[in-house]
Amino acid sequence: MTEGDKDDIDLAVKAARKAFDHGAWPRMTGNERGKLMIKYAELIEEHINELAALDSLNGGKLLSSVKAREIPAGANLLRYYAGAADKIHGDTLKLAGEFHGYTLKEPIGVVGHIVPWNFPTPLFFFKVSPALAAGCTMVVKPAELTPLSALYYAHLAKQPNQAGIPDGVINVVNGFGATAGAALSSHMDVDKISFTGSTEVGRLVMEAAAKSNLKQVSLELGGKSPVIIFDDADVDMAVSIAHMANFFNKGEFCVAGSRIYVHENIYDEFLKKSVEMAKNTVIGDPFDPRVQQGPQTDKKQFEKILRYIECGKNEGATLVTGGKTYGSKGYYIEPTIFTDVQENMKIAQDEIFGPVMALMKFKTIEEAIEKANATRYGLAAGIITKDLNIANRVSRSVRAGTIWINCYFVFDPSCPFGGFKMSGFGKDQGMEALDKYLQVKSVITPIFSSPW
Ligand code: TXE
Repeated sequence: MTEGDKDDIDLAVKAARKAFDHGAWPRMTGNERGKLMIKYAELIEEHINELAALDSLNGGKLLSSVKAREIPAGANLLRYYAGAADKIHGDTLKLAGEFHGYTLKEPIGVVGHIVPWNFPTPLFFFKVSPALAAGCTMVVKPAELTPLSALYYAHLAKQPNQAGIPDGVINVVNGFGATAGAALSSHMDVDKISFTGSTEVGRLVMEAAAKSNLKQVSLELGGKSPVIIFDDADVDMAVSIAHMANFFNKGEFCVAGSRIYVHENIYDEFLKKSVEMAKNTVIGDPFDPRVQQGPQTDKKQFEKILRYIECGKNEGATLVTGGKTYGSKGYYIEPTIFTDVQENMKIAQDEIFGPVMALMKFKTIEEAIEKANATRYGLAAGIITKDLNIANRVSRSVRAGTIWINCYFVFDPSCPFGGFKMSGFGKDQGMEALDKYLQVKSVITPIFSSPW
Protein backbone atom coordinates (compact mmCIF):
# COMPACT_ATOMS: atom_id res chain seq x y z
CA MET A 1 0.00 0.00 0.00
CA THR A 2 1.20 3.51 -0.75
CA GLU A 3 0.49 6.20 1.80
CA GLY A 4 1.75 9.71 2.29
CA ASP A 5 2.99 10.55 5.76
CA LYS A 6 4.72 13.36 7.63
CA ASP A 7 7.65 13.60 5.20
CA ASP A 8 5.34 13.83 2.20
CA ILE A 9 3.24 16.51 3.93
CA ASP A 10 6.46 18.39 4.58
CA LEU A 11 7.44 18.24 0.89
CA ALA A 12 3.96 19.35 -0.17
CA VAL A 13 3.93 22.26 2.30
CA LYS A 14 7.37 23.33 1.03
CA ALA A 15 6.06 23.32 -2.54
CA ALA A 16 2.97 25.30 -1.51
CA ARG A 17 5.09 27.75 0.49
CA LYS A 18 7.39 28.35 -2.46
CA ALA A 19 4.42 28.86 -4.79
CA PHE A 20 2.92 31.31 -2.32
CA ASP A 21 6.05 33.28 -1.41
CA HIS A 22 7.62 33.42 -4.88
CA GLY A 23 5.15 32.04 -7.42
CA ALA A 24 2.73 33.61 -9.87
CA TRP A 25 -0.61 32.53 -8.36
CA PRO A 26 -1.01 35.07 -5.52
CA ARG A 27 0.46 37.77 -7.75
CA MET A 28 -1.86 37.30 -10.72
CA THR A 29 -4.89 39.51 -11.11
CA GLY A 30 -8.15 38.00 -9.90
CA ASN A 31 -9.28 38.02 -13.51
CA GLU A 32 -6.37 35.82 -14.56
CA ARG A 33 -6.96 33.38 -11.71
CA GLY A 34 -10.66 33.30 -12.58
CA LYS A 35 -9.96 32.40 -16.21
CA LEU A 36 -7.83 29.41 -15.20
CA MET A 37 -10.46 28.27 -12.72
CA ILE A 38 -13.09 28.32 -15.46
CA LYS A 39 -10.81 26.23 -17.67
CA TYR A 40 -10.40 23.83 -14.74
CA ALA A 41 -14.21 23.56 -14.41
CA GLU A 42 -14.53 22.78 -18.14
CA LEU A 43 -11.94 20.02 -17.88
CA ILE A 44 -13.84 18.46 -15.00
CA GLU A 45 -16.97 18.34 -17.12
CA GLU A 46 -15.04 16.76 -20.00
CA HIS A 47 -13.85 14.01 -17.65
CA ILE A 48 -17.15 13.53 -15.82
CA ASN A 49 -17.53 9.82 -16.64
CA GLU A 50 -14.16 8.79 -15.23
CA LEU A 51 -14.56 11.06 -12.18
CA ALA A 52 -18.05 9.80 -11.37
CA ALA A 53 -16.89 6.19 -11.69
CA LEU A 54 -14.00 6.83 -9.29
CA ASP A 55 -16.20 8.37 -6.56
CA SER A 56 -18.83 5.67 -6.96
CA LEU A 57 -16.27 2.85 -6.86
CA ASN A 58 -14.46 4.34 -3.88
CA GLY A 59 -17.45 5.13 -1.68
CA GLY A 60 -20.35 2.92 -2.80
CA LYS A 61 -22.17 6.04 -3.96
CA LEU A 62 -24.85 5.86 -6.66
CA LEU A 63 -23.13 6.47 -9.98
CA SER A 64 -26.20 8.24 -11.38
CA SER A 65 -26.33 10.72 -8.52
CA VAL A 66 -22.58 11.41 -8.51
CA LYS A 67 -22.70 12.07 -12.23
CA ALA A 68 -25.85 14.20 -12.19
CA ARG A 69 -25.12 16.23 -9.06
CA GLU A 70 -21.76 15.86 -7.40
CA ILE A 71 -19.23 16.27 -10.20
CA PRO A 72 -21.23 19.19 -11.71
CA ALA A 73 -21.36 20.71 -8.20
CA GLY A 74 -17.55 20.67 -8.13
CA ALA A 75 -17.34 22.44 -11.48
CA ASN A 76 -19.98 24.98 -10.42
CA LEU A 77 -18.15 25.81 -7.22
CA LEU A 78 -15.07 26.61 -9.30
CA ARG A 79 -17.12 28.84 -11.59
CA TYR A 80 -18.81 30.65 -8.71
CA TYR A 81 -15.49 31.53 -7.08
CA ALA A 82 -13.86 32.26 -10.45
CA GLY A 83 -16.43 35.04 -10.74
CA ALA A 84 -15.51 36.30 -7.28
CA ALA A 85 -11.74 36.29 -7.81
CA ASP A 86 -11.67 39.77 -9.36
CA LYS A 87 -14.06 41.28 -6.80
CA ILE A 88 -11.81 41.05 -3.77
CA HIS A 89 -11.14 44.52 -2.41
CA GLY A 90 -10.80 46.40 0.82
CA ASP A 91 -12.34 49.66 2.08
CA THR A 92 -11.13 53.25 2.25
CA LEU A 93 -11.17 54.75 5.74
CA LYS A 94 -11.36 58.33 6.89
CA LEU A 95 -9.32 58.47 10.07
CA ALA A 96 -9.27 61.05 12.84
CA GLY A 97 -6.69 63.79 12.34
CA GLU A 98 -4.77 64.23 9.12
CA PHE A 99 -4.64 60.57 8.28
CA HIS A 100 -6.15 58.45 5.62
CA GLY A 101 -6.39 54.66 5.67
CA TYR A 102 -7.42 51.74 3.58
CA THR A 103 -7.68 47.98 3.97
CA LEU A 104 -6.18 45.31 1.77
CA LYS A 105 -7.64 41.82 1.60
CA GLU A 106 -4.74 39.47 1.11
CA PRO A 107 -4.62 35.69 0.72
CA ILE A 108 -4.01 34.01 4.05
CA GLY A 109 -1.12 31.93 2.69
CA VAL A 110 -0.65 28.17 2.64
CA VAL A 111 -3.86 26.35 3.47
CA GLY A 112 -4.30 22.74 4.62
CA HIS A 113 -7.59 21.18 3.61
CA ILE A 114 -8.62 17.96 5.34
CA VAL A 115 -11.52 16.31 3.55
CA PRO A 116 -13.78 13.36 4.50
CA TRP A 117 -15.04 10.50 2.35
CA ASN A 118 -18.80 10.98 2.07
CA PHE A 119 -18.74 13.59 -0.75
CA PRO A 120 -15.21 13.44 -2.14
CA THR A 121 -15.83 15.84 -5.03
CA PRO A 122 -18.14 18.54 -3.61
CA LEU A 123 -16.13 18.76 -0.40
CA PHE A 124 -12.83 18.96 -2.28
CA PHE A 125 -14.20 21.98 -4.19
CA PHE A 126 -15.95 23.48 -1.13
CA LYS A 127 -12.41 24.01 0.09
CA VAL A 128 -10.20 24.35 -2.97
CA SER A 129 -12.35 26.80 -5.00
CA PRO A 130 -12.54 29.78 -2.60
CA ALA A 131 -8.92 29.26 -1.56
CA LEU A 132 -7.85 29.40 -5.23
CA ALA A 133 -9.90 32.55 -5.83
CA ALA A 134 -8.33 34.19 -2.78
CA GLY A 135 -4.84 33.52 -4.18
CA CYS A 136 -3.82 30.91 -1.60
CA THR A 137 -1.72 27.84 -2.26
CA MET A 138 -2.73 24.59 -0.62
CA VAL A 139 -2.18 21.02 0.49
CA VAL A 140 -5.22 18.77 0.36
CA LYS A 141 -5.37 15.62 2.48
CA PRO A 142 -8.32 13.58 1.16
CA ALA A 143 -9.88 10.83 3.25
CA GLU A 144 -8.00 7.55 3.18
CA LEU A 145 -11.21 5.79 2.11
CA THR A 146 -11.74 7.90 -1.03
CA PRO A 147 -8.37 9.02 -2.36
CA LEU A 148 -8.89 8.54 -6.09
CA SER A 149 -10.78 11.52 -7.52
CA ALA A 150 -8.56 14.01 -5.64
CA LEU A 151 -5.54 12.70 -7.55
CA TYR A 152 -7.44 13.11 -10.78
CA TYR A 153 -8.34 16.69 -9.81
CA ALA A 154 -4.69 17.46 -9.07
CA HIS A 155 -3.79 16.10 -12.50
CA LEU A 156 -6.46 18.20 -14.25
CA ALA A 157 -5.25 21.37 -12.52
CA LYS A 158 -1.73 21.05 -13.83
CA GLN A 159 0.09 23.05 -16.42
CA PRO A 160 1.05 23.05 -19.25
CA ASN A 161 -1.48 20.71 -20.85
CA GLN A 162 -4.42 20.88 -18.44
CA ALA A 163 -6.00 23.87 -16.65
CA GLY A 164 -2.68 25.66 -16.32
CA ILE A 165 -2.74 26.27 -12.59
CA PRO A 166 0.94 26.67 -11.68
CA ASP A 167 2.80 23.84 -10.00
CA GLY A 168 2.82 24.01 -6.22
CA VAL A 169 -0.60 25.69 -5.96
CA ILE A 170 -2.69 22.53 -5.43
CA ASN A 171 -0.83 19.68 -3.74
CA VAL A 172 -2.62 16.45 -2.88
CA VAL A 173 -1.20 14.02 -0.33
CA ASN A 174 -3.15 10.85 0.28
CA GLY A 175 -2.61 9.32 3.66
CA PHE A 176 -4.14 8.47 7.01
CA GLY A 177 -5.51 10.93 9.51
CA ALA A 178 -3.28 10.14 12.46
CA THR A 179 -0.14 10.55 10.34
CA ALA A 180 -0.64 12.78 7.28
CA GLY A 181 -3.67 14.66 8.68
CA ALA A 182 -2.01 15.29 12.03
CA ALA A 183 1.23 16.41 10.33
CA LEU A 184 -0.72 18.96 8.28
CA SER A 185 -2.64 20.38 11.27
CA SER A 186 0.50 20.73 13.36
CA HIS A 187 2.74 22.04 10.57
CA MET A 188 4.53 25.29 11.45
CA ASP A 189 4.38 26.58 7.90
CA VAL A 190 0.65 26.11 7.27
CA ASP A 191 -1.37 29.29 7.85
CA LYS A 192 -4.84 27.83 7.97
CA ILE A 193 -6.60 24.49 8.27
CA SER A 194 -10.04 23.94 6.85
CA PHE A 195 -11.40 20.66 8.16
CA THR A 196 -14.53 18.61 7.51
CA GLY A 197 -15.00 15.41 9.48
CA SER A 198 -15.91 14.05 12.89
CA THR A 199 -16.30 16.20 15.98
CA GLU A 200 -13.62 14.15 17.77
CA VAL A 201 -11.03 14.81 15.08
CA GLY A 202 -12.13 18.46 14.86
CA ARG A 203 -10.99 18.81 18.47
CA LEU A 204 -7.62 17.21 17.64
CA VAL A 205 -7.15 19.60 14.71
CA MET A 206 -7.81 22.63 16.93
CA GLU A 207 -5.49 21.26 19.57
CA ALA A 208 -2.72 20.72 17.00
CA ALA A 209 -3.21 24.26 15.67
CA ALA A 210 -3.03 25.69 19.19
CA LYS A 211 0.08 23.70 20.06
CA SER A 212 1.94 24.56 16.85
CA ASN A 213 1.76 28.00 15.19
CA LEU A 214 -1.79 29.08 16.18
CA LYS A 215 -2.89 28.68 12.59
CA GLN A 216 -6.48 29.65 11.87
CA VAL A 217 -8.96 26.82 11.92
CA SER A 218 -12.42 26.29 10.50
CA LEU A 219 -14.39 23.14 11.25
CA GLU A 220 -17.42 21.52 9.66
CA LEU A 221 -18.33 18.64 11.93
CA GLY A 222 -21.13 16.25 12.69
CA GLY A 223 -24.83 16.88 13.04
CA LYS A 224 -28.11 15.45 14.31
CA SER A 225 -30.48 17.61 12.38
CA PRO A 226 -34.22 17.78 13.11
CA VAL A 227 -36.99 17.81 10.51
CA ILE A 228 -40.24 19.22 11.95
CA ILE A 229 -43.44 18.28 10.17
CA PHE A 230 -46.53 20.30 11.05
CA ASP A 231 -50.08 19.00 10.70
CA ASP A 232 -50.96 21.26 7.75
CA ALA A 233 -48.23 19.61 5.65
CA ASP A 234 -48.96 17.56 2.57
CA VAL A 235 -48.21 14.16 4.11
CA ASP A 236 -46.96 12.54 0.90
CA MET A 237 -44.53 15.38 0.34
CA ALA A 238 -43.42 15.21 3.99
CA VAL A 239 -42.81 11.47 3.70
CA SER A 240 -40.66 11.94 0.57
CA ILE A 241 -38.64 14.73 2.15
CA ALA A 242 -38.10 12.79 5.39
CA HIS A 243 -37.12 9.69 3.41
CA MET A 244 -34.53 11.64 1.46
CA ALA A 245 -33.32 13.43 4.59
CA ASN A 246 -32.50 10.06 6.16
CA PHE A 247 -31.69 7.60 3.41
CA PHE A 248 -29.99 9.69 0.73
CA ASN A 249 -26.35 8.59 0.27
CA LYS A 250 -27.18 5.65 2.63
CA GLY A 251 -27.51 8.16 5.44
CA GLU A 252 -23.85 9.10 5.21
CA PHE A 253 -24.19 12.87 5.14
CA CYS A 254 -23.58 15.42 7.82
CA VAL A 255 -26.91 17.21 7.39
CA ALA A 256 -28.98 13.99 7.58
CA GLY A 257 -32.34 14.88 9.12
CA SER A 258 -32.17 11.91 11.42
CA ARG A 259 -34.57 13.27 14.07
CA ILE A 260 -38.03 13.47 12.56
CA TYR A 261 -40.64 15.30 14.65
CA VAL A 262 -44.18 14.77 13.37
CA HIS A 263 -47.30 16.52 14.66
CA GLU A 264 -49.50 14.03 16.48
CA ASN A 265 -52.49 14.70 14.17
CA ILE A 266 -50.73 13.26 11.14
CA TYR A 267 -48.31 10.90 12.88
CA ASP A 268 -50.06 7.60 12.12
CA GLU A 269 -50.52 8.33 8.42
CA PHE A 270 -46.94 9.61 8.17
CA LEU A 271 -45.55 6.49 9.85
CA LYS A 272 -47.51 4.07 7.65
CA LYS A 273 -46.40 5.79 4.43
CA SER A 274 -42.79 6.17 5.59
CA VAL A 275 -42.53 2.47 6.38
CA GLU A 276 -43.91 1.61 2.95
CA MET A 277 -41.41 3.87 1.24
CA ALA A 278 -38.51 2.49 3.28
CA LYS A 279 -39.52 -1.10 2.46
CA ASN A 280 -39.71 -0.31 -1.26
CA THR A 281 -36.17 1.06 -1.45
CA VAL A 282 -34.09 -0.78 -4.06
CA ILE A 283 -30.77 -1.74 -2.49
CA GLY A 284 -27.78 -3.03 -4.46
CA ASP A 285 -24.91 -2.26 -6.83
CA PRO A 286 -24.42 1.53 -6.97
CA PHE A 287 -23.48 1.27 -10.66
CA ASP A 288 -26.97 -0.09 -11.47
CA PRO A 289 -29.25 2.84 -12.43
CA ARG A 290 -32.32 1.19 -10.83
CA VAL A 291 -30.66 1.04 -7.41
CA GLN A 292 -31.59 3.68 -4.80
CA GLN A 293 -29.25 2.71 -1.96
CA GLY A 294 -25.71 1.37 -2.17
CA PRO A 295 -23.44 -0.13 0.49
CA GLN A 296 -22.04 1.76 3.47
CA THR A 297 -18.57 3.10 2.79
CA ASP A 298 -16.58 0.62 4.85
CA LYS A 299 -16.67 -2.00 7.56
CA LYS A 300 -16.07 0.54 10.32
CA GLN A 301 -19.12 2.64 9.34
CA PHE A 302 -21.21 -0.51 8.73
CA GLU A 303 -20.43 -1.87 12.19
CA LYS A 304 -20.98 1.51 13.85
CA ILE A 305 -24.49 1.73 12.36
CA LEU A 306 -25.37 -1.82 13.40
CA ARG A 307 -24.19 -1.04 16.95
CA TYR A 308 -26.52 1.98 17.04
CA ILE A 309 -29.42 -0.13 15.81
CA GLU A 310 -28.82 -2.60 18.65
CA CYS A 311 -28.48 0.29 21.06
CA GLY A 312 -31.84 1.73 19.93
CA LYS A 313 -33.53 -1.61 20.61
CA ASN A 314 -31.86 -1.93 24.00
CA GLU A 315 -32.82 1.61 24.98
CA GLY A 316 -36.49 0.77 24.43
CA ALA A 317 -37.23 2.34 21.05
CA THR A 318 -39.47 0.32 18.72
CA LEU A 319 -37.93 -0.94 15.49
CA VAL A 320 -40.73 -0.73 12.93
CA THR A 321 -38.83 -1.57 9.76
CA GLY A 322 -35.30 -2.49 8.65
CA GLY A 323 -32.65 -2.96 11.31
CA LYS A 324 -30.87 -5.75 9.44
CA THR A 325 -28.07 -6.16 6.97
CA TYR A 326 -29.14 -6.74 3.38
CA GLY A 327 -27.92 -9.61 1.20
CA SER A 328 -25.01 -11.90 1.92
CA LYS A 329 -22.21 -9.81 0.47
CA GLY A 330 -21.18 -6.17 0.95
CA TYR A 331 -21.89 -3.60 3.66
CA TYR A 332 -25.60 -3.11 2.98
CA ILE A 333 -28.07 -2.05 5.68
CA GLU A 334 -31.84 -1.88 5.25
CA PRO A 335 -33.49 1.53 5.64
CA THR A 336 -34.41 1.51 9.31
CA ILE A 337 -37.12 3.37 11.23
CA PHE A 338 -37.47 3.59 15.00
CA THR A 339 -40.53 4.93 16.84
CA ASP A 340 -41.07 5.57 20.57
CA VAL A 341 -37.77 7.41 20.60
CA GLN A 342 -37.01 9.61 23.63
CA GLU A 343 -34.80 12.71 23.42
CA ASN A 344 -32.22 11.30 25.81
CA MET A 345 -31.64 8.07 23.87
CA LYS A 346 -28.32 7.73 22.07
CA ILE A 347 -30.11 7.20 18.74
CA ALA A 348 -31.67 10.65 19.22
CA GLN A 349 -28.45 12.33 20.29
CA ASP A 350 -25.53 10.78 18.39
CA GLU A 351 -24.66 11.07 14.74
CA ILE A 352 -25.23 7.55 13.37
CA PHE A 353 -24.22 8.35 9.79
CA GLY A 354 -26.34 5.58 8.36
CA PRO A 355 -29.87 4.83 7.10
CA VAL A 356 -31.58 5.12 10.49
CA MET A 357 -34.59 7.40 11.14
CA ALA A 358 -35.73 8.26 14.67
CA LEU A 359 -39.38 9.25 14.68
CA MET A 360 -40.94 11.39 17.44
CA LYS A 361 -44.28 13.14 18.04
CA PHE A 362 -45.07 16.67 19.12
CA LYS A 363 -48.18 18.75 19.91
CA THR A 364 -47.26 22.44 19.96
CA ILE A 365 -44.85 24.74 18.12
CA GLU A 366 -43.07 25.53 21.39
CA GLU A 367 -42.53 21.85 22.09
CA ALA A 368 -41.22 21.28 18.54
CA ILE A 369 -38.71 24.13 18.87
CA GLU A 370 -37.52 22.96 22.27
CA LYS A 371 -37.06 19.39 21.08
CA ALA A 372 -35.34 20.46 17.86
CA ASN A 373 -32.82 22.43 19.91
CA ALA A 374 -32.22 19.62 22.41
CA THR A 375 -28.95 18.59 20.80
CA ARG A 376 -25.28 19.48 21.06
CA TYR A 377 -25.20 19.91 17.28
CA GLY A 378 -26.54 22.67 15.03
CA LEU A 379 -25.79 21.96 11.41
CA ALA A 380 -29.19 22.03 9.69
CA ALA A 381 -32.94 21.68 10.18
CA GLY A 382 -36.00 21.04 8.04
CA ILE A 383 -39.46 22.56 8.46
CA ILE A 384 -42.48 21.25 6.60
CA THR A 385 -45.60 23.39 6.71
CA LYS A 386 -47.80 25.52 4.45
CA ASP A 387 -48.05 28.23 7.12
CA LEU A 388 -45.54 31.00 6.47
CA ASN A 389 -45.85 32.32 10.02
CA ILE A 390 -44.88 28.97 11.47
CA ALA A 391 -42.03 28.56 8.98
CA ASN A 392 -40.66 32.01 9.82
CA ARG A 393 -40.98 31.60 13.55
CA VAL A 394 -39.37 28.17 13.67
CA SER A 395 -36.55 29.20 11.27
CA ARG A 396 -35.56 31.95 13.68
CA SER A 397 -35.82 29.79 16.78
CA VAL A 398 -33.87 26.72 15.72
CA ARG A 399 -30.14 27.05 16.32
CA ALA A 400 -28.71 25.60 13.11
CA GLY A 401 -26.62 26.92 10.24
CA THR A 402 -28.98 25.93 7.41
CA ILE A 403 -32.78 25.76 7.45
CA TRP A 404 -34.66 24.06 4.64
CA ILE A 405 -38.38 24.88 4.39
CA ASN A 406 -40.48 22.38 2.41
CA CYS A 407 -37.33 20.87 0.89
CA TYR A 408 -34.11 19.27 2.08
CA PHE A 409 -30.48 18.95 0.99
CA VAL A 410 -30.70 21.79 -1.52
CA PHE A 411 -27.20 23.18 -2.03
CA ASP A 412 -25.94 26.09 -4.06
CA PRO A 413 -22.48 27.68 -4.14
CA SER A 414 -24.03 30.98 -3.00
CA CYS A 415 -25.46 29.55 0.26
CA PRO A 416 -23.02 29.77 3.18
CA PHE A 417 -22.88 26.34 4.79
CA GLY A 418 -21.60 25.47 8.26
CA GLY A 419 -22.63 24.68 11.78
CA PHE A 420 -23.71 26.23 15.04
CA LYS A 421 -22.75 24.76 18.42
CA MET A 422 -20.65 21.56 18.22
CA SER A 423 -21.20 21.27 14.47
CA GLY A 424 -18.26 23.63 14.09
CA PHE A 425 -17.57 27.14 12.88
CA GLY A 426 -16.54 28.90 9.70
CA LYS A 427 -18.56 28.60 6.51
CA ASP A 428 -18.01 26.74 3.28
CA GLN A 429 -19.71 28.19 0.18
CA GLY A 430 -20.92 31.75 -0.32
CA MET A 431 -18.79 34.88 0.01
CA GLU A 432 -18.25 33.93 3.66
CA ALA A 433 -16.05 31.04 2.52
CA LEU A 434 -13.92 33.41 0.47
CA ASP A 435 -13.32 35.51 3.60
CA LYS A 436 -11.97 32.42 5.37
CA TYR A 437 -9.01 32.43 3.01
CA LEU A 438 -8.35 36.18 3.16
CA GLN A 439 -6.84 38.37 5.84
CA VAL A 440 -7.37 42.06 6.24
CA LYS A 441 -4.46 44.47 6.46
CA SER A 442 -4.90 48.12 7.51
CA VAL A 443 -2.67 50.68 5.80
CA ILE A 444 -2.46 54.20 7.30
CA THR A 445 -0.81 57.26 5.82
CA PRO A 446 -0.86 61.04 6.43
CA ILE A 447 -2.97 63.01 4.01
CA PHE A 448 -0.58 65.95 3.75
CA SER A 449 3.06 65.97 4.71
CA SER A 450 4.17 63.60 7.42
CA PRO A 451 3.95 65.01 10.96
CA TRP A 452 7.23 63.20 11.70
O1 TXE B 1 -13.99 10.61 10.35
P1 TXE B 1 -12.63 11.38 10.56
P2 TXE B 1 -14.24 9.03 10.13
C1 TXE B 1 -18.51 11.60 11.18
C2 TXE B 1 -19.53 10.48 11.00
C3 TXE B 1 -18.65 9.27 10.91
C4 TXE B 1 -17.58 9.64 11.91
C5 TXE B 1 -16.28 8.90 11.76
O2 TXE B 1 -20.34 10.39 12.15
O3 TXE B 1 -19.31 8.08 11.26
O4 TXE B 1 -17.36 11.02 11.71
O5 TXE B 1 -15.81 8.98 10.41
C6 TXE B 1 -8.82 12.93 8.80
N1 TXE B 1 -5.63 14.79 12.38
N2 TXE B 1 -18.19 12.25 9.91
O6 TXE B 1 -13.55 8.23 11.15
O7 TXE B 1 -11.65 10.45 11.21
C7 TXE B 1 -9.17 11.68 8.02
O8 TXE B 1 -8.00 11.10 7.44
C8 TXE B 1 -5.99 15.31 11.19
C9 TXE B 1 -18.94 13.44 9.59
O9 TXE B 1 -13.93 8.71 8.73
O10 TXE B 1 -12.96 12.66 11.23
C10 TXE B 1 -10.15 12.22 7.00
O11 TXE B 1 -9.45 12.85 5.94
N3 TXE B 1 -6.85 14.69 10.36
C11 TXE B 1 -18.28 14.21 8.50
C12 TXE B 1 -10.91 13.29 7.81
O12 TXE B 1 -10.08 13.58 8.94
C13 TXE B 1 -7.37 13.51 10.73
C14 TXE B 1 -17.78 13.39 7.36
C15 TXE B 1 -12.27 12.82 8.34
O13 TXE B 1 -12.11 11.63 9.07
C16 TXE B 1 -7.03 12.92 11.98
C17 TXE B 1 -17.05 12.22 7.81
C18 TXE B 1 -6.11 13.61 12.81
N4 TXE B 1 -5.75 13.14 14.00
C19 TXE B 1 -17.32 11.68 9.04
N5 TXE B 1 -7.71 11.76 12.08
C20 TXE B 1 -19.08 15.39 8.00
N6 TXE B 1 -19.05 16.49 8.76
O14 TXE B 1 -19.67 15.34 6.93
C21 TXE B 1 -8.47 11.62 10.97
N7 TXE B 1 -8.25 12.68 10.14
